[in-house]
Amino acid sequence: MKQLFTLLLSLLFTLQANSQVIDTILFENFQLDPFPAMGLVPLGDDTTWVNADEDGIDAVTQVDDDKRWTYAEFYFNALDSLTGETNYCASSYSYLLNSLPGNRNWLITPPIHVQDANYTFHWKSASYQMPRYLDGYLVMASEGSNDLYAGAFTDTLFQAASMVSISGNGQSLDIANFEFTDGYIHANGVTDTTYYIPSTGIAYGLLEPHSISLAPYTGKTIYLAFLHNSDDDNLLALDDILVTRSTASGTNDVALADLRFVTFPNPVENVLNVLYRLAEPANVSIQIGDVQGRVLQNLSLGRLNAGEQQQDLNLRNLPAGQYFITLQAGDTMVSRVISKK
Ligand SMILES: [Ca+2]
Ligand SMILES: [Ca+2]
Repeated sequence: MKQLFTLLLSLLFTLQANSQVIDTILFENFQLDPFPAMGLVPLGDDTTWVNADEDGIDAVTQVDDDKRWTYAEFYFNALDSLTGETNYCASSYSYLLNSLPGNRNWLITPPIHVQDANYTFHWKSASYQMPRYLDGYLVMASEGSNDLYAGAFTDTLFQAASMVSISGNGQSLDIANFEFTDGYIHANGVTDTTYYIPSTGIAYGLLEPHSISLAPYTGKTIYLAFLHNSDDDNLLALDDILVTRSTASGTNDVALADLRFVTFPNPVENVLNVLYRLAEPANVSIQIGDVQGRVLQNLSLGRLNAGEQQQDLNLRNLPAGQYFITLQAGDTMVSRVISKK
C-alpha cells in the first residue's frame, strides 16, 4: 500500500511539474454542414465564416454550388478523426468549365483575437489528384478586416504548390516529371506514403495535417483565410480547422502544440472524444485525475504509430465535477481540464 502511495505521489509530482493546458479557440470538422450559416461576400467586419467566390466561373460539374467551397463527403471514405463517422470536409474545384484558369475560392475564418504567443493554427488538406493536377492553395492572414476585395489579406503564412505543367511522364510519381508553383508539395513531395494512395497512372491525396504559430499576431485581431487558387487542376479538400491556445509557460510549447491534443465535448455527459497527433511512434497513456490531484484511471495504450489518433473515454460513472485529462506521449505530457455533467 505504501509503495502504491509513493508511486501515486511521484506520478502526481510529474503531473504537476509538466502539466499544460491547451484550449480550443476555434474548431471546424465539417461534420455538421456549416456552410448555410456562412457569409458569401466579406463585409470587412464579419463575425461568421465567409465562403467567397472571387472568380465566378462555373466548375466543370456546372452545379452552381460548386463555384465555391462546398460541404462534401471526403473522397476516400476516411472516417472523421473526432467522431469516427463518415468524414465530411470543405471541398473546392479548380477544374473549371472549358478548363478555364482563374479559380479563386476563399474560405475565411471568424475573427480571432490572439491574446498571447501561444496560439497555433492547425488544418488538414488533401489534393484529389497528385502529383499530376496537384491542387495548391494559400493560407493568408489579415489584421482587422476580412475584405479580400480591399486587399485585406496581405500576409501569406503557407503556400501549397500546385501543378503547372507536365514535362515528362504524366503517369509518374516522380515530381521531377512535373513543374509546380512555389510551395509545399503534398506528402513531402510524394515521399510520405501516409498522405496519399498510389494507384496506376495517378495518386490520390489523403488529409495531411499542418500547423503554424500565430505568435507574430500577439495582441491583434486577425482573420485567417484559405485561398484555393489553382489553375486547371482538380479538387481540394480541407478539414479539421483548429486554433489552439497553450497556456504552457515552458520552453516546449511547439512540441505540445504539435500534439494537437483536443477533447470534446465540454462539458461532457458520457463519452469524451480525445484527439491527438503523434509526430513519431510513441508509448502513449491517458490518465483521468481529479482536482485534488488523484489519478482515478490510467489507460495504457502501448506503442502507437505516428499520425492522427483518437480515443473514446467513457466517463458515464464519474460524479459531476472538474477533472484533468492527461495525455502522455513519450516524454511529453499535456493536460486539459474538463467538466463532467
Ligand atoms: Ca471532417
Ligand atoms: Ca469559384
